Amino acid sequence: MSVVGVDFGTANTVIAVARNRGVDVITNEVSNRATPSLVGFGPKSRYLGEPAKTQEISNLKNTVGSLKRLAGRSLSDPDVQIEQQYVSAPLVDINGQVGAEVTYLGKKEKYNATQLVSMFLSKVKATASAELKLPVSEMVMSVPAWFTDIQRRALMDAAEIAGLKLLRLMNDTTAAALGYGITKTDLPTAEEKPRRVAFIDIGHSNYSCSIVEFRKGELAVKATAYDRHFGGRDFDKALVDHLAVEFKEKYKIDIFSNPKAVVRVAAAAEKLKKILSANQQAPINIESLMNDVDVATMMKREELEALVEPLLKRVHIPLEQALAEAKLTKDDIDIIELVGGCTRVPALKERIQKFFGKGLSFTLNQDEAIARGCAFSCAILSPVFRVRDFAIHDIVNYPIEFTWEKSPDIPDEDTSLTVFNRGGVMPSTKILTFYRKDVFNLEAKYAQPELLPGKTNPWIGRFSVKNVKADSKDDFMICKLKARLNLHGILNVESGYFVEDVEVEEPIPEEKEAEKKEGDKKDPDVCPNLVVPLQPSSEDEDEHAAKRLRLNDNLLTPDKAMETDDKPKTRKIKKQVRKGDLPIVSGTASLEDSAKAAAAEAESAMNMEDKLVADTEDKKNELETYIYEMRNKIDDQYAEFANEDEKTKLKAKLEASEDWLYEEGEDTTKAVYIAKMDEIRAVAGPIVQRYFDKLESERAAQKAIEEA
Ligand code: ATP
Ligand code: K
Ligand code: MG
Repeated sequence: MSVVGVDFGTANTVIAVARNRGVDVITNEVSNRATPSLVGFGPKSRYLGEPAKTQEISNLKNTVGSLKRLAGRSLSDPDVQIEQQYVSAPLVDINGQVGAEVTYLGKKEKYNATQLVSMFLSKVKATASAELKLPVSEMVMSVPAWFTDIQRRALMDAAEIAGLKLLRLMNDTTAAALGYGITKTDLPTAEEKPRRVAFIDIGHSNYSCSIVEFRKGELAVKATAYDRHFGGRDFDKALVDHLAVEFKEKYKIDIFSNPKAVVRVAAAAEKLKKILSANQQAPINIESLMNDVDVATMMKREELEALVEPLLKRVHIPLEQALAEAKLTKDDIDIIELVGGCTRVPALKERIQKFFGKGLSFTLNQDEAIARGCAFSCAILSPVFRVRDFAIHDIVNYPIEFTWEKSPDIPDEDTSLTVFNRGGVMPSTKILTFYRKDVFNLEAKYAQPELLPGKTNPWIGRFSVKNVKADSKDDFMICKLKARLNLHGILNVESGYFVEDVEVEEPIPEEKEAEKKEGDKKDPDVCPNLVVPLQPSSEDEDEHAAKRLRLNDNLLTPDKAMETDDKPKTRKIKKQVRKGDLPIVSGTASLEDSAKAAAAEAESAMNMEDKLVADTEDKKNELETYIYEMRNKIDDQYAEFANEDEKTKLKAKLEASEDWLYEEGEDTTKAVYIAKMDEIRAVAGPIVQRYFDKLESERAAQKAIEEA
């Protein structure tokens, strides 16, 4: 079992694993600690991660980025239109979901965003497996806090298609907060004032701020605010737009008429931006950008800052929102931790520092903090790992309401209820109570569509409650439904059951701890049927559990009481007793199992194909190397072990094989390369054997001397 955390970024993906009693970020096949979040398609195989980046410029039409921002979105969404500016392959509609059209294996193909993400995740899986030398099947992955139910479901599906189980989809800034808190030994106790930290993540495409309270062994997110369109790529774009104008004047070229030129300028702009984070000015040079024109110019940091001023003007907004929602002021914040590549920009640091009026902290590794937090979360959730207990209370960002058809038997019933409120704790379970005589349906949707990204459909799911009927006295069935906003931030109605009111005699509880804790808080749901408005209601499952617990405590009291031989005072109360299950049929934005299975099969076929192509390439390289090696050795260390005739024969064979490699052997199968290698070996074999025999006899002679 492996413990893996993945920061799936718009630009870069970072993988962390738990090992050697700690968490390490691992390197990929070219020894980079971050992998480009890109997939590309070629005539023979796919290019996933690094090779997609290497091929990008020559394969623009078949390279797809912005993967996570496409998942769960539709082509018509204005947000997706923005993404098209950053994705070089054409985006298309595939049954309501956005996807890309590419040429793969010589054919036009369309893949939806979920599939594209699953392709990339299968690469992540392979990278982690190769490093750990273990099959990897589980991980925790990060997402922006603003991701909605449908986006989260798309990522869960994508992971499953890639053969990965996500133990948790964790909000980016929450992951950073976990990585921060779990290593601290000096957090305040439960009675003390919590430590309040603002985590600010500015990446390639988005910016989030979470206000988090830490106490020993736990963190609670108090608020998260974000700007969904604010990140390094906006800086790059401002630079590209500026340079395009400059190059037009200076060199009379229009880079926007040439997609390759745009991508090359964008890459140079990103480099320039990074240099300007540490230097006051920097040059930019691109050879033969287009029409054989070389371009060169200089840029000052203050010029870049002027270009992105519209962006800089927005820096304070998420910070203000987060504080307001946490009901805190700047002065309440003890520490401001910055993560994400873009927080290296001096102008951003200045604005954030000025806003809070205090110094900033960079105690976390800016590029790796989120992946590390995810790996810690994975370790906590993994049954085979022991980690310091750390409770994570995240927060509901979008309120969720349930709606249902009015019961024909209850004319003045409400038909909607907001069950998960903004700012409430996530994950959480609510028990919904319905009084019904027949099967019924309910729907869940986001209660405030204006909070959602782009034009997201607020609909979350439809849930049909089966086996509901009136009892023998034509009374309502009391239906209880478990609605859960789970660890991933995904909503489900997980189960249903029905209860009956039974009258039981129970001892009158003495004023006990449990009562004191609840204080004066009267819970309207204790016996909803006594009030008989028959309104559907919801309650926290935790409270429910607490009540059950109390019930059990009470059941134990008579025993104790008997020992004292003192008959306890009792009272008759109505209790709800669970009588049976109610099956729920759910319809959500998740893929059907059959569709997932088909996609998984397709993914594994493509994976096999990629492997075969890679193996074939390896065999070809091996053959090529072998030919060169033999050619050198036959006139060198093997020279004395072959007669002239043998030498001539082998050299002829090598030459013929080399010619073959550049002609019909240029592009053939793995088996043919292996056969070719065997052919040469058949000729070279006896010579090589004599060489080794000689070495062996020398070694034996040497040993005999030593032993004598
Ligand atoms: P997101 O979180 O938005 O999905 P991401 O996680 O892929 O994206 P990061 O890896 O945190 O993003 O940051 C990448 C961005 O940071 C890029 O735009 C990159 O150019 C920028 N960046 C990295 N180093 C520097 C630097 N020294 N100066 C300025 N910007 C930088
Ligand atoms: K990242
Ligand atoms: Mg990021």
